[in-house]
Amino acid sequence: MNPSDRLRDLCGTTIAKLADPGLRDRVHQVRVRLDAPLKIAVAGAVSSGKSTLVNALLGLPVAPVDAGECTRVVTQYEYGPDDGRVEVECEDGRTVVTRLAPGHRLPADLGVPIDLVRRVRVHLASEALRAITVVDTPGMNTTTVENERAARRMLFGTDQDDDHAQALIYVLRYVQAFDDTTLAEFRGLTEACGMTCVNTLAVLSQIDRRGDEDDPWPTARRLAVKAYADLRASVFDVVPVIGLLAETAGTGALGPAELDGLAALAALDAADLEFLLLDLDDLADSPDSPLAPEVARRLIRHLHRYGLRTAITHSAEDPEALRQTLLDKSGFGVGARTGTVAGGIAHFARRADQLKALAAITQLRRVSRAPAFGSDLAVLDGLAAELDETKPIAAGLHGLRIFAAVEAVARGQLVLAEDMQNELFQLARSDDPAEQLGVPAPEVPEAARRATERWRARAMIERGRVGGQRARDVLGVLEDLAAPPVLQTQAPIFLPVAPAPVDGDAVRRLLASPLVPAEDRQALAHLIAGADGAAQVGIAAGPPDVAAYAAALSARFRSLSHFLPFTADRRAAESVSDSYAHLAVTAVQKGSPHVG
Ligand SMILES: Nc1nc2c(ncn2[C@@H]2O[C@H](COP(=O)(O)OP(=O)(O)OP(=O)(O)O)[C@@H](O)[C@H]2O)c(=O)[nH]1
Ligand SMILES: [Mg+2]
Repeated sequence: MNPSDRLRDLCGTTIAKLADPGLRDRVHQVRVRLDAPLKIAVAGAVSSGKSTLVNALLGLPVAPVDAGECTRVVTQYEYGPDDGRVEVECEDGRTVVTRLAPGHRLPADLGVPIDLVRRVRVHLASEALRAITVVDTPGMNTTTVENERAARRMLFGTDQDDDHAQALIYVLRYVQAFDDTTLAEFRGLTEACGMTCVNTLAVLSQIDRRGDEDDPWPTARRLAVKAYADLRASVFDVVPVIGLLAETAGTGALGPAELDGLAALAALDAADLEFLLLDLDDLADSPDSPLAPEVARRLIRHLHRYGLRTAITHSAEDPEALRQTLLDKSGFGVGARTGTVAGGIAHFARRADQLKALAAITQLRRVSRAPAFGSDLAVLDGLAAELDETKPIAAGLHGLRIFAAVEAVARGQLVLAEDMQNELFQLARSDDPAEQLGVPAPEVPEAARRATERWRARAMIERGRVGGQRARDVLGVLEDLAAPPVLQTQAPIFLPVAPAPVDGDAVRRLLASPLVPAEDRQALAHLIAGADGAAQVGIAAGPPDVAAYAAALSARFRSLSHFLPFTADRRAAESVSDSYAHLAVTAVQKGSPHVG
């Protein structure tokens, strides 16, 4: 059973035993959130580009951009079949229902004075929101962050811990380097809101704004690397982006008039064009401009200078090609490409169950410390005991082991020499074993084996302390990587189990998909190469173990099939799940005394 299922059970049994309705409701809410999409908050300084990025993510121009000083309310975009329904939650507990304005825009007037609004919830029937809920937050005046409650209210519209986002995208204005105050404030904020390096992505926004280079990307990439070095204990990655171009491409913001305007600019003499672009105001106001002022303003608003140049030089007459070019140049990324915003979202999506389980554990621990009376005291003690680090629920969050170690380094609980620190951060940054270890794929087992020696020594030295536990967690991950990909079938001490039929195309399809986690890809490699049932599940054991492993893997690919976005991938995962199910049945029959 995985940690999420165990947590659901634990919530169920705890609710059944609790007498206090208030406590029962809190536990119930924890269970509800385990089944809801992963909630990601987008936060950062005033005008850093948060709402622009949210629109790019949603593919809709729904979040108000440039709405004066800041967008002052917390706005949550969540999946709902009643597309465009807006629920305005007020401070006094009332909820006022309204709808999005035409073109999927949040209305300027919510029907409630803004000071009385606690949070706005927007329902969208968008596929992107089936897996995640996105929260756009007001620009942060960092000095208010000192107060934990203020920070939480700012981020989530409520200071109740139970309503937390489970992941954070932090938008940072593009700067050369971070001073100590910025860093300290950033860490203070993430800690106050229960965020760690597992669930925080930093985004360097508006990288086109420097304006002193024709192509801002080389510098931006360099600065992202530098920023990651500053922030790596608090974030899993720092990615640069031109949110404006991602928004423009994603929301289809350029209409026929703007496309005509671009063509008119492209027809200009190169020197004249360069002169017009020097000061963007000229584009709208100068008598030399070939554009109507309102078209010029829309082009500036949606593309700005670098985007305009790009659109003029790269666009043929084809609007779809232009959209694609803008998306490419935005650096937003597609699929799971690491180092991009899209890659960061994919990182969250792959770990959604684990991140939600982690948040649920934190919330339940808090519930277990709540004031209680009578029999509830013992129930809460029992709850706390189940959540102990050594019990299966917390211990089962394997995918997060590396991140727990990074956390320990950040807190000074695990002290590492520079080279081992780098090794750890590299392990955290990717989930492709070759990238994690920085060697070509065939050398992974050997590199991992060498690393285990260092980590085993560290675990021994720190034995009995938190740091030792975390070093052992890393060791466990490295040992998994060091295990040879396919176990040689050894002396026939086990009853062999016949191999299950496997659809090779399905396996290859999933192996090629970046959305399939590394450990599942390893399982697939066993499945396709294994000469018998045991090798197909990657173990050397008899029928009962093969049956158990095969059943677990069948369930795992079944659940993966629900999450994959492409139909063909989903079918492939189902086919793989069927192969494992077949194997489980064969192995059970083999193990039964009545057969063969
Ligand atoms: N050139 C450029 N401008 C951008 C980019 N992203 C956002 N902007 C502009 O920056 C301004 C602020 O963007 P918003 O998305 O409203 O920023 P925000 O962080 O939501 O602002 P508040 O909610 O007011 O704190 C707008 O004029 C955007 O068009 C970008 O990548 N490049
Ligand atoms: Mg905003």
